[in-house]
Amino acid sequence: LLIFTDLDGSLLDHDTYDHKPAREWLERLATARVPVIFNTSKTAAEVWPLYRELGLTAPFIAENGGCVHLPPDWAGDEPADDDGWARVVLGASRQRILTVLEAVRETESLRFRGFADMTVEEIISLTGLDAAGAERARQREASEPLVWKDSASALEHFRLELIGAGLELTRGGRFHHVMGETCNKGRACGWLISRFEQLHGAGVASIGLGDGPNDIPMFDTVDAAVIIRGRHEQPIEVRDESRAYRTRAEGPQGWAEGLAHWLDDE
Ligand code: 2M8
Ligand code: MG
Repeated sequence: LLIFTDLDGSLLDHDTYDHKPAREWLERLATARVPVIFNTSKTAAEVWPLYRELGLTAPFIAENGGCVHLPPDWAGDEPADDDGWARVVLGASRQRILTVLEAVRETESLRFRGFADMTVEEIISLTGLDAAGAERARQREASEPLVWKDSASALEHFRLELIGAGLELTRGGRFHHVMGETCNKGRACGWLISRFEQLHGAGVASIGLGDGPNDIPMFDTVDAAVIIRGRHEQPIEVRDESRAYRTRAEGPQGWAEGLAHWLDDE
């Protein structure tokens, strides 16, 4: 079994970033040696502190599916760092994204501000992160969040320009995110499921937990989905409702409720 989970509003409380209500389940999964795989729009730099705090050993997916980080036992033939971890960029590199953004800004004179244009203070005031957190959110490898400062029609024009360059625009809680095309949380989690099956020569079941529209591709990829009650306006519609459980509770309470639904007494 593999567990894929979103962080904000799912494993972590939307406001307090607390995960206490999920702790008992995290311990049960650790004892049963079930990998808990983060699938988040946060950067790897933002993921590491929590990953270490929870004592995880699984891979994780950062930047909305843009980048997969593999521990030594998952790395396969991928070129690894000194510590044995490998990093696979599934979308476009941030370098390429920034080059395209600069070119589009100049030739089309569109108004937007990306994280690369912002000071740490600006990111703090937009996100409520502290200085260290904002600095970590800025260390991006495969996506660029931005604030749109131009008209709605200019945004549609921008979207088409990006498609022409092999990039895509998605929507997060606060920002627009520029990413490589067809790269999302579902594709990244499918990639890891295949990697696991290759390494172990057997099929594996998967559960995906999340609360937002950007989690839909993940819900549609896993065997069983937990749609955590959230605060997004957009309805969360999945391909197969019979493989989805919608929680009553929000955040980490909902997280525990969803796992109990699929895993208790089975
Ligand atoms: C950004 O992501 C969220 C995802 O929904 C957003 O668009 O609001 C990212 O920059 C992420 O790295 C950061 O932690 C988060 C902070 O609010 O904002
Ligand atoms: Mg979320």
